[in-house]
Amino acid sequence: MKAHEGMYIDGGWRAAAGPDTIAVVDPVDEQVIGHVPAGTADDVDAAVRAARAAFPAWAATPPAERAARIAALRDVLVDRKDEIAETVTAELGAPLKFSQSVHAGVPILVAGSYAELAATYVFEERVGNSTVYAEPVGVVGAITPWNYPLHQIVAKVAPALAAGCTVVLKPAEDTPLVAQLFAEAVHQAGVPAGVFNLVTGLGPVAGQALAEHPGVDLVSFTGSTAVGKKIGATAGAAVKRVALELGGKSANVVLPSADLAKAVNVGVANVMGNSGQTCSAWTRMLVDTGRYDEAVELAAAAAAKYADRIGPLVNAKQQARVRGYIEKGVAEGARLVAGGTETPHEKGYFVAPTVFADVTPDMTIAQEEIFGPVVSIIRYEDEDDALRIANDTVYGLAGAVWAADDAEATAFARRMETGQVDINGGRFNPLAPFGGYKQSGVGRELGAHGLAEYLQTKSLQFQGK
Ligand code: TXE
Repeated sequence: MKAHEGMYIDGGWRAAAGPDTIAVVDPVDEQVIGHVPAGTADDVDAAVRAARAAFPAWAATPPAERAARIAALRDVLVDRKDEIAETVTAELGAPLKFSQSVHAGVPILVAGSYAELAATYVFEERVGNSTVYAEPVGVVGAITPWNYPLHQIVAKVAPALAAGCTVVLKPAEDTPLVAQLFAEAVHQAGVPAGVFNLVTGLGPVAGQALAEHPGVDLVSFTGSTAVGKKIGATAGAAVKRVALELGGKSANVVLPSADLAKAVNVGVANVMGNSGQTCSAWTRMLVDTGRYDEAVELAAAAAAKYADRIGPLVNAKQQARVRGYIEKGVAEGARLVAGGTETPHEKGYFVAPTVFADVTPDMTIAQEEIFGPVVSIIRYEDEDDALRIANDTVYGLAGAVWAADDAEATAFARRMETGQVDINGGRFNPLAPFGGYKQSGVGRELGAHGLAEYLQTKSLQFQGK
């Protein structure tokens, strides 16, 4: 795989400050496919300086011109779609078809939506005797995870550029190659030097240096709750803006009136996609006592179909972590009806599609984010019981409700403590805000709400009307 030896800073590829590199590994066969530089605080500092220097001119660039650059970026992502899909498949292990449709396809939709929003957003408004301006926050430090490597980047960089901010990106160390490809795309799109900068490196080194850098005005982080809390505390101490998109433990609530087979099959598919490495995955399936046994049978059969279709997890650490949760589920008395800790693969970080029945809300597998292909089926007595269970975690990122009609599902969804709910299956909307209630995070991504994260408000008061 193609890999750059340097950092993309101030419009070009520069030598890294230190000699260390990070090996990129294909999770399917465990082979090293490339090396990228391991950035240090010096690289981060150079990138932040470039972003600061570029900020005044980019902030003053008319929104229509910023929109044109984002539209050009979207077009490059379209042109290089196959290359993007192949790169994500190589470093994340996702099946190529999934990489094409989701890992390469979704960022194109998101970039397209911000090209439009940059052109149409109201950055200036008259309110009585005042004019209210939405101004860019400044330099953004973006720290992204590996699970949807390009989507997570575009969901931060596109709205930041639309707002008039400049960016330093520190992508996940497991998936830096698609981040380098993205930097090439930004360059091809004619985004001015310094507006976007890339520093590859380890979280506790380059990531932490970026989060703590006094030249960064806003830190936008997606990743684990543990690191998110730390970044939130650092930003709070510096009175710095912060956006956090963290873990989830979303409920898939199958109401008694729902089409059970559809709800269960789509529900299992939702968790198996990307091998369960999705923060919004519907990992807890809630089914009424009357149809519980039927749901368990359907789910076990649905999971079995994924046995030879599912990709591996991203690395050995995640594989061990997910297997640890499976062992814990068994130890705490849940009933394994599909999958488990064994896989037929001799190499690679695979985990079998796994379904647990007889899960109770207090079990570890019903409370903690597993981040693997594991569904926990929980029974409920009535709707109030279902709501209590659905809301009984520290998280509140996403969820699903199934019922005979959308109105019934909507009434239930309105009572859920969560940021996004799919009604009777739903469908991805790049304009719909995404983000967490409770410990799933602070702030929203996507759409106009996602753009607003990168803006601050100024009002001028006039004497006249
Ligand atoms: O995350 P980390 P990991 C959850 C999921 C998963 C768990 C661990 O449950 O099992 O987190 O994954 C950077 N200062 N999610 O260990 O470490 C790191 O380099 C600054 C949910 O991979 O949080 C990477 O770029 N940055 C999630 C990013 O943080 C630091 C997606 C995420 O890595 C840092 C991924 C530090 N001290 C994992 N330490 C979601 N919400 O979608 C690490 N990083």
